Amino acid sequence: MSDEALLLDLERPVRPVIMGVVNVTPDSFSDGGRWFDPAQAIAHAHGLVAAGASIVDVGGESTRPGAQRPDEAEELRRVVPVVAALAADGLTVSVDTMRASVARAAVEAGAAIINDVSAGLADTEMLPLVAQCQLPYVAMHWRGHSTDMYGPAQYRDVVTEVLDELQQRVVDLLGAGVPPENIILDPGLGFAKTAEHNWAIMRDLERFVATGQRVLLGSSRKTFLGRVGRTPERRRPPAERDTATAVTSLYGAMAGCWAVRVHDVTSTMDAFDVWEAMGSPTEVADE
Ligand code: PMM
Repeated sequence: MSDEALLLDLERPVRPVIMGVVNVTPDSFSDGGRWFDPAQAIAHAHGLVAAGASIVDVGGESTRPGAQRPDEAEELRRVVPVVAALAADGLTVSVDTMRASVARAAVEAGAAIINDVSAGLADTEMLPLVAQCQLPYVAMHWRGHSTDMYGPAQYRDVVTEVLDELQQRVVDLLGAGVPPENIILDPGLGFAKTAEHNWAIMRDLERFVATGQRVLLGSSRKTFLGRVGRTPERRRPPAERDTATAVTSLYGAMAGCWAVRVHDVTSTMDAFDVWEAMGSPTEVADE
């Protein structure tokens, strides 16, 4: 292959996978209980896939700052029927949970991915379960439950510390018997991080990609996107943060992230379509 052909190949965009969010909760910050009813959640998930999501992420616990946890029985009641119905319909489902018991029940109901915002730190049973299931596992950077979201947001060098703490999760996962290819890392925007911390991570996403692990980026509708460019009186409410989310998700794509987790799939698909068209001039010229 000539140098020129190699360069063109490297420039060709690799679209990240889009993970669509299905919150089966009464109290999520981003969509405020709209999909709490199982039938609504199931219909919403199908809509996300029709819009271009390849994975739907079903969660029954809100992690908004200050949120109280549902008990285990309530989380199971919220999540398992929705996972079972979507898996039966042939969708690729991930389960967003910190509880090994919920992850196990969701996998038995057909979930293909475990998304754990605590990367195993909230439940000692999680890592053995992940090793046993042999499924992809999203390990997000986390420093404690959302009841105290910003107390642990103390860093000297946020990017280096988040990377180091994620590398320790990788060591523990490998030690538990999880194969490296099943580990997906997530910097955990907003979790024990201020807006400034989030922007520092966004600027340095390539360092996360350079770990060699697949990286998932979850910027969707987060508070820092409501603040940017706005005075405190004019902050964007969560439902008006999808354009900003499409921009940060595109930035994640350009940095080499494997997946982005979003509430509104259409706006992020539009951003990826534009990027892909710019990387494939012949396809644009053909139209
Ligand atoms: N953010 C939320 C929930 N789950 N999972 C991953 N892997 N990464 C995230 O950034 C993330 C997550 C925040 O709540 P939401 O469901 O309302 O977006």
